[in-house]
Amino acid sequence: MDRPALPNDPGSFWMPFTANRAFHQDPRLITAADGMYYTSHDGRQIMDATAGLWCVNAGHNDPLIVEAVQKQISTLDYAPHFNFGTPQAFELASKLADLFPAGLNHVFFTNSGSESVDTALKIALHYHRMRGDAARTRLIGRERGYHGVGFGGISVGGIVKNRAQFGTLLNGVDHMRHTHDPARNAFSRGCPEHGAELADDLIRIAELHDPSTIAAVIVEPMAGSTGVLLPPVGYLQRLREICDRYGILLIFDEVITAYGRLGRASAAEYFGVKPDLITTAKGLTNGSVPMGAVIVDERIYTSAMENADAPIELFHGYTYSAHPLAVAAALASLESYRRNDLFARADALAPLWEQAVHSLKGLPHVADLRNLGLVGAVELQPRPGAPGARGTEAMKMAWAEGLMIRVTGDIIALSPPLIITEDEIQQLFGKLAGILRRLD
Ligand code: PXG
Ligand code: PLP
Repeated sequence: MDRPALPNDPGSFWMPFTANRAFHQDPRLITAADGMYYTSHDGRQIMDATAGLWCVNAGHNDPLIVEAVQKQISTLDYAPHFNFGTPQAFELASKLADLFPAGLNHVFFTNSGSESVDTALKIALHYHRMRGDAARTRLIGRERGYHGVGFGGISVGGIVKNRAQFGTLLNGVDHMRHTHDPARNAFSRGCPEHGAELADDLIRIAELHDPSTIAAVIVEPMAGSTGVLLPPVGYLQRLREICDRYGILLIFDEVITAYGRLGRASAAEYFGVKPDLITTAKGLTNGSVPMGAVIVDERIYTSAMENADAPIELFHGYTYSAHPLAVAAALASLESYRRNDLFARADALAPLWEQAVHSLKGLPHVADLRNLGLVGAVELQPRPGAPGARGTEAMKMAWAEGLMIRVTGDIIALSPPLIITEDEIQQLFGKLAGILRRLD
């Protein structure tokens, strides 16, 4: 494998969530992609076991999406959506309203998951205030939650390193306990049995602050970025009940789980729990053009329309909300998911995927294995005194052997495009097993 040449000043590009200095010494460059595979700078085919960053659900360079974006850029490159509109944006919003659970019928467009989260938090605050329930200003997140990197998102988020350097963040935020309990739940297949009672932590927090001061709770129905933490059976239902009891809005952050990852359009549908708002991004455009969308319950939208104190109901929006290229990419992505029946495909593959994930049991360093839909996690025992080192090394070995995996500390997360074949699943886990056997 040739080492790729970087410019003399590689630091010009300050890379996101990356060990920049280490990357300059050992760069991994990607030059093309198609279907399940990337092409590396030295012409190798690299299987994409992560769908990029959980976003390329239909596989790379889906012709439907490529053509739609090409056509759009040569027809209408940009149009504002402040005071003006494009027909396709309305069409996309109504398609999304159909895709998400009944009642979640209104869509606010953003450009990323982080913006979707900040948008949802603001809509929640706005909703209570416009109803005259202005004391409801507190926002509740959860330990180990990832909600992107805006100030709202890191405030309700619970990943300490993402928060520690950035001052006092938003006021009036508290966090529930996370649900990760390997002592009781290690090697569970699908959602773990123990831990529904952890939802009651919301009761403790609500009673501590006075429930009438709490605007919203935000959780990932399945936490991806923090290392694939699955909700205990019954946990999300219980959270919903407690929110209803106290008049708290429930936000599901589905930036990873929406658009087929769990074999359904949304985790809300998968778990049969209806939140009041859903944040999405990533798979909305198959990763091809940045876009996010917040799906909002009927009563929140209606309330804003009826109770607004100014002609503009919500003082919020982005230059690129409903950008024409993103809208074209999203319409084509939804069409591709539908035509290829990809959500059902993910659902049908999930049992085989589960078998494959749990086939790694007993291999060196494997402390836990988790799976749900087409998501898998391999939690490795950290090297004594060097947390994360083993994970990073596994990622580098995988790259050298033609496999892209994602690591969070010592947890390997797997989330392939939903077009993966049974044969490719076997190849993926065969390769990974070999790596684990040789990993120090
Ligand atoms: N919420 C959730 C639940 C996410 O997973 C975001 C918000 C933020 O989205 P943007 O588009 O602003 O990045 C995310 C993003 C990983 C990984 O390695 C996960 C994400 C992003 C990058 C890496 O698991 N999730
Ligand atoms: N900063 C300045 C100076 C701006 O004028 C704008 C938008 O007009 C923004 C930030 C926000 O940018 P965006 O709408 O792309 O989020």
